[in-house]
Amino acid sequence: MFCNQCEETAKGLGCTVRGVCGKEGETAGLQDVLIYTLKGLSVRNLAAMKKGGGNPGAGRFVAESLFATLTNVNFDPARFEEAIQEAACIRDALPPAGNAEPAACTWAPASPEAIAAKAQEIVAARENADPDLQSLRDLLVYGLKGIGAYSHHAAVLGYEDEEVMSFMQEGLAATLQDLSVDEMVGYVLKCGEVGVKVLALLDTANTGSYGTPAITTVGTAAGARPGILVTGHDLKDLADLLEQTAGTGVDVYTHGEMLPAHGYPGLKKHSHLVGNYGGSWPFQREEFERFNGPVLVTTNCLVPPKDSYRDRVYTTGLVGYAGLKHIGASPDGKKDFSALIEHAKRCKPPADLSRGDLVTGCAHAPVLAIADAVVGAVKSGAIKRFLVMAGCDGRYSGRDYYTRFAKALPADTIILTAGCAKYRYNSLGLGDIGGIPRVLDAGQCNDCYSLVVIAQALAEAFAVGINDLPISYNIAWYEQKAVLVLLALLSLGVKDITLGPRLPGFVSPGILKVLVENFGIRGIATVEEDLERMVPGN
Ligand code: FS2
Ligand code: SF4
Repeated sequence: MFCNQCEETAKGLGCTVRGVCGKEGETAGLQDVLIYTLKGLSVRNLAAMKKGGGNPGAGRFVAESLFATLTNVNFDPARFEEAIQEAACIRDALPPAGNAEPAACTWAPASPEAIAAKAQEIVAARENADPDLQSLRDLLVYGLKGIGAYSHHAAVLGYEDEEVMSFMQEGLAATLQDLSVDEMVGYVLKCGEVGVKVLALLDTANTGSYGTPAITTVGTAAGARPGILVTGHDLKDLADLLEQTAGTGVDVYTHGEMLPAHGYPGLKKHSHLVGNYGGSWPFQREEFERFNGPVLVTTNCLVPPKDSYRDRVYTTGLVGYAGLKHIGASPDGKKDFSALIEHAKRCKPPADLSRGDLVTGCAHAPVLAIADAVVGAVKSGAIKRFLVMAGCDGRYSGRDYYTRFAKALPADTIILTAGCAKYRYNSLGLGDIGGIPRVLDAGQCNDCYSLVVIAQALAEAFAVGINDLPISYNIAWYEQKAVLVLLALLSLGVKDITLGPRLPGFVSPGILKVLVENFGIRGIATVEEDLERMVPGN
């Protein structure tokens, strides 16, 4: 196997035996073959679309498949074997794309041996490739995985965008062509542009479905009734579960990236959505154990479970792990959570892990509603600087850098955040500036879109460019949705982003040079050095 898609990749270079995440070599190979088959499917579908035909549902399948291969989503080899067969089936139903089709258009997953041989061939091919081109292909495919994830979330709420669906296929097809570095850079930047579009689409889907978020204080204490813990990012799963648990005597808690759900009127209206439990995904093995009740894993963020709580973990959607119970959807998209609810009733209430109150729901609408106060505070000098500290949390012990950085920030600074990185500092009690919380949590990783809208509004209010605002970017990454968010920021012209805790293993020295020279990207140093650079004279 070879996988280098996340921040925790072995030795910062690539996992070659078993993933640090727990992904086995067999699953990694199947994921590679699935992506390969999707590339062939994309070539054929794009050619057919040009002629006015094609399979309009293929984009949705591509999105789901890309999402399934994202870090910590699906560890189950059987699910990938099925997906490969389905991809080949969709591809083979499309007319050939011409006389010189790439092999990915015609290769057949005829047997497990053929699939295993293809997986080995894919790893060997990347070893022989030009490092800069391979790096750009990786960057593009990982960005596309982010698009796949976000477009899937929007699609389950009934929101789709044709350009987004077709770009996923264009990007995949591009990786089969013999393109120059400049041409590949063009695709990577386009990926960022489409990333902005899909983030906006998901923002519309979430607010259209559950209302405009409000700045909300969320408790973290455990209640006295049995509970269900919901983790991942899928608000629809949470909404459906809340409907089905109403009046059952079972409470619902959010974990990790589900915290922002408490800000949406359509979700917070349920009084049995009682609070947030635990921290971010890397700590789930201890937290799920202590929760005592069942856990619903709705999207990525699954860590291979311990035996002590394995029977209480339910996966749904694209999440998979051999041996765990899976709740699928009926053909009309409905999910029946009754087994999970009955399971909860047999369980003890959660052990208390309270960390005080948390504030969330600081999306673009509620923050822009107090824009006058924010602009006034900047003008009066009460707010000297904003620090965008969005992104991911992870297992790597060096991530305590973000806690130390947040603690060391002067009291006249505001942290703008989204994603699970915030768990490193959202319970530090950093207070407020004239009623404006010092940690403005816009929401999930996808809600980085809100941060962009807020920054653009500030730029307009002060009549300056986005890079001339008193904003510094100290972003933490882990998986491929964060790669897409980074590309989205670059496509909007944001410069001088500090990225940590380690730079991506898939970025070659040549491509890193491009990123440094054109965008001013750099890695973290010490808290003291970075603070001096980002908050000069603090
Ligand atoms: Fe946490 Fe990072 Fe949200 Fe993941 S913010 S690890 O990309 O999707 O989560
Ligand atoms: Fe390694 Fe990350 Fe890939 Fe898992 S997802 S195999 S940890 S690079």
